[in-house]
Amino acid sequence: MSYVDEIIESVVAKNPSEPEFHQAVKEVLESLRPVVDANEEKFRREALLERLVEPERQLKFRVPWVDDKGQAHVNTGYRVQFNSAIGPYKGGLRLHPSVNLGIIKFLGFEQIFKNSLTGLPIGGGKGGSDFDPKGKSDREIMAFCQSFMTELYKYLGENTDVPAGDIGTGAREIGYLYGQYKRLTGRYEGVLTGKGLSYGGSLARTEATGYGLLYLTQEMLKLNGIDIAGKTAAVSGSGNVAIYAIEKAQQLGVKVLTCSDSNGWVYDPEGIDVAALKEIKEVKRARLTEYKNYRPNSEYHEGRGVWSVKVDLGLPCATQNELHLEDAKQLVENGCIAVAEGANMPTTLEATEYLQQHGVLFAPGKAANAGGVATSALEMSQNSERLSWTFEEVDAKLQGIMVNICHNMADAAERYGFAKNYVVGANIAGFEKVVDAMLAQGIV
Ligand code: NDP
Ligand code: 2IT
Repeated sequence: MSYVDEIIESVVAKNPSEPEFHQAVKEVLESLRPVVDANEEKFRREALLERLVEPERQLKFRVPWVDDKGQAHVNTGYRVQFNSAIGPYKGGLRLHPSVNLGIIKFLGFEQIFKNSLTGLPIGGGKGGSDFDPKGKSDREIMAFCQSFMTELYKYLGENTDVPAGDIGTGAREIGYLYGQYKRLTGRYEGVLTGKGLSYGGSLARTEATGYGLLYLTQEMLKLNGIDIAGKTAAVSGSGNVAIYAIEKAQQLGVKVLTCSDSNGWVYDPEGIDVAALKEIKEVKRARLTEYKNYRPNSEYHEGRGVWSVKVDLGLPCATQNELHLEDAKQLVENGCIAVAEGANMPTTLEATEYLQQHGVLFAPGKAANAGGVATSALEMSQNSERLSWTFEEVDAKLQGIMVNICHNMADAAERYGFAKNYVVGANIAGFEKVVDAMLAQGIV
């Protein structure tokens, strides 16, 4: 059996109840075959793949908190410190009832290669909790965040592990987490990113993931001789990534026809109104059913459906496994030319294959959504030098990073004889730096 197959088999056997982690490992290792085959003897002797798929450390802890009525609750907290070969652990905290160890591990594993692709010195990690922020008061959110940090702070540090936002964790949560970290340690340091601008946050971090997604999509199309201006797009989700993806898409002349949340989706034939979306989601924290009040010509539908709309570009920005084989078929039938992942692993393996086989340009999340973590690393740099850069400075750096990632993934794919297969290209380009560092640092 090949080394890659052996490792995939052992990951499934060792972690039987973690399907999302299996999926992420399969996607990455399958595309590393050419590199692994060329170095099999050396990698085997150093147990390189065994070390790559085993987190350096995984923490699981109790998070007790009290609601506004005096009722106590207990959630489970996680932090997976996956790989520190090229820098301190870096990755977001997800707060969603679906969170379990396997989901945090898949996200942490992806993060290793994503962070490497940015070209910046950050290792891979991820964390979160099965806490559901929906419908909670600010005081309840604060109680949860303080309790979560009261355990997690022991394992963090500006040079050790630097968490950030993800689903359910935005500026409000980062503020409460930061306050508690500072209170417990007495240290004012860049231990979290996505901070508010008044206490060490970076301009353009809020926008970075969505903007970066569009910068990469624009460059990928350009490499294939296509101009992004004048195209139509379907976006899923209506959170941080989706909102700023829509905003940048419109600035580049793309008409975005859809967005969604976990209850339903919106079709707006005139193009999504970003100001309305921001007010509904960022200010009121309300549901998308409200959108019709702002835009009477739009439609609201219960359930799933954004991928049924005829568009040139598909931009999944909600969550994992939200774009299925049937959706891929529909997109192809409607003449879609490119799919770029704003979310982490939103496209199933079968759907990805189908899109690639039918000539749809496909940018995987670890490349396409790397602008968020890249700008987090820029926030860390600013914290270290105790300076703040202008929006234009950060945005220009972000743009440069996304263009670089696009070229690196395209070049790596071509180098190994898989031209235009950006899944293979991104995985290999991300892997090369991490492996080099792991080999140099010995068996640790
Ligand atoms: P938000 O919490 O701001 O928004 C998430 C959006 O996705 C909401 O519209 C939410 O709907 C929807 N959603 C979440 N879970 C589900 C689900 N199980 N089924 C259907 N819809 C769902 O998160 P972000 O925008 O920050 O994150 C979105 C994706 O992007 C995630 O995959 C995240 O890992 C990834 N990402 C985020 C980065 C960042 O900087 N924030 C960076 C890189 C990737 P509802 O409100 O109804 O729950
Ligand atoms: O998935 C991701 O890259 C993020 N949620 C952002 C991580 C970060 O550290 O900014």
